[in-house]
Amino acid sequence: MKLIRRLSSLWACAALALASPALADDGYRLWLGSAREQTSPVPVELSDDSPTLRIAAEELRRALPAGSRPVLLARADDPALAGLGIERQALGLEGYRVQRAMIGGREMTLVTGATDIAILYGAFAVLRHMNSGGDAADLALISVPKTRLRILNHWDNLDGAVERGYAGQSLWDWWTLPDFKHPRYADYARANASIGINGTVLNNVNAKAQSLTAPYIAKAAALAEVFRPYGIKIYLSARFSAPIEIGGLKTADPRDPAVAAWWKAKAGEIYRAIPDFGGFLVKANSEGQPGPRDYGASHADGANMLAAAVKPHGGIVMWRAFVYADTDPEDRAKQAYTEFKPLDGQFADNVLVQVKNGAIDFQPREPFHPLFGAMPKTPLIAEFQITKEYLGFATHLAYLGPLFEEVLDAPTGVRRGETVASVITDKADGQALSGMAGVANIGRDRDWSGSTFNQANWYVFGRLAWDPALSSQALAREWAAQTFGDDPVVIDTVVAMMMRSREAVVDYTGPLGLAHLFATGHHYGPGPWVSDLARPEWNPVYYHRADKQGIGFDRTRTGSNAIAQYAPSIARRYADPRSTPPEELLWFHHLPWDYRMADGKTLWEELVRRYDRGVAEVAAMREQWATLKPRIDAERWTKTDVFLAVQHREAQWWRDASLAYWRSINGLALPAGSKAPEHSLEHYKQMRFPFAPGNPH
Ligand code: BDP
Repeated sequence: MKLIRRLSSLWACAALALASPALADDGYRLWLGSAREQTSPVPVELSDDSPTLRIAAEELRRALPAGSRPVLLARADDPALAGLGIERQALGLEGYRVQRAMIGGREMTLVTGATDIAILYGAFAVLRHMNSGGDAADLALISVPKTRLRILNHWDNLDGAVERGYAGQSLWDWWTLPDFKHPRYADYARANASIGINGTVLNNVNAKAQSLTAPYIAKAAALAEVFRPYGIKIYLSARFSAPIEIGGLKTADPRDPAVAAWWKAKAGEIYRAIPDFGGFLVKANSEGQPGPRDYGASHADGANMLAAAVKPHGGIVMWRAFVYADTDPEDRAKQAYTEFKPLDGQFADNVLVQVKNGAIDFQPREPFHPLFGAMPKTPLIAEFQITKEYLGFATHLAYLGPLFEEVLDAPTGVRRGETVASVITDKADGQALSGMAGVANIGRDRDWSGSTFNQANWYVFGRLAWDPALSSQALAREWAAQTFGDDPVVIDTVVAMMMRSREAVVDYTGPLGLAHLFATGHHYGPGPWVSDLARPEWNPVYYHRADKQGIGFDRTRTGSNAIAQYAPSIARRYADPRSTPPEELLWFHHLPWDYRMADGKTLWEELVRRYDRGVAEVAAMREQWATLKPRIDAERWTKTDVFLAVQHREAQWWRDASLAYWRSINGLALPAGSKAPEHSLEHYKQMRFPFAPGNPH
């Protein structure tokens, strides 16, 4: 009886939601718009039949307004298209073209590409166009992805916890797989395909060997089957010591023929279950993970051995450059370059080296990683973090488009016109591999990413991976229109909030190039005072080096000389605090508290000004959001409103705790007009968060 009552009230809610969608939107549909109620859907014809084409057709039937021209989905080599002048070559395997065309005497909208997946991308481009204010009458779209690999990295554990995940448990229900394929798996694939993502690494880089055992291969195969029609390949993180842990070998030395043979057989087993398996992602000799260095072998030895195992099947290896060792007294920011640069040219041709956007670790701002441009003979894949480990978890609003764009647009200074984006995109010389990887922010939360605005980070990652030349502002508009509808006031306000949001986080967590000032382990909240952790580079004091006289990390010649890892033109700019952008100042320089900034303020005054600005920016975002209350459905509006209030409180906490700490070191008074921290430094130091989410266990 109770159940029936519960069900009927659920029905009532659902009916209400359908009748007035403005009242409730739980965010499940992401940016994909609500389906139109089609009484007479536009006819969509397929020149061939395949699961992928059927999906594409269904999407278009749902999206196109009644009365639109009929649509034809056809591969570019279809004889019916001869004479239309479609340049097949230029579209590659994944590029699409949408245009008006006379076919068989009828005027139609043609969606074409070399492959079914390309056509599906074309169909989603039509949806995007329609849902961001485009007109069905003048559909003329053409786009070719600039990278081959557009991959999400899930740091999901086999027990369902997500390392650095703030949107609930892992989407993958390993326990009920492979039997039960939750409908959500297809929705996940659909969302990814809609933004051009074509690969997903299912398990954490801190990998368990069990994910390579037969039962887990079968589970992964079940997911691969769901994802396949959407053009999404699956990859697995491989634990380097798996031959010992699940293979019964005594060693995992990559030069040992028995080890190589074990991996070859393992690859064969995986490919029998998943014929289009993408390959392996490896975190080796980093933060305690096993790797080839345990045996005196190099990263290239390790990567190439795995690469040989997947090569006969067309697989690849993404080998991470995120390495640093406590045995190495060198500046942590230098270690990846020091270790990997000499290996350039030594990797097999199906290996990519995966390089984080900056040399430390996904901070709210880091200068681009010096490996970009430094390994011309090795394909590099850039790794960004979509989940906001260091930008306020799920609750803070921080649109990452500007962060991604800043890194992608950075000139490397190595070759004329070369940028990070050009290093990681397809080359004219036909280098086979290129790509962008993003650490996913997706979990079992109903809205997938923990907040509506976090969905924008998933979105912008996919769109920039497809084409790094797109503008983060334009993508914010595109996302806002698809997510909130066509009210221009909503779109303008939302975009304005998004575009200021990341800088606000930089300001209240670590302005002027400060970094890694986070509390231990969970990284929730400030901990600039932490100095007692076993490894020096785990301590925030290692990064800010503040003392009575000054603050900042000297990475010039008088210090660690990390700047020498950049091309000379870039190194020259960073060598002098005067030519270093203020946003990166203390990343490269240790300066006295009374150092004069360009406008005459002291460094201390400027630092405080920026902390204050960060808090004020969050207050301003709250006000902007408040104006949208009558224009946005209550469910998404309220959650965002509450989250902004949390962010405001926590921005204030960051600012107060940080300033209390800096003052305890420099003894300086706060500039006039700047409020004293609410509590004592001791109070902030005592704060504990034992159950903060996302913390590895
Ligand atoms: C750090 C995370 C840690 C990851 C590591 C990585 O704190 O959980 O395992 O990056 O990228 O940012 O491997």
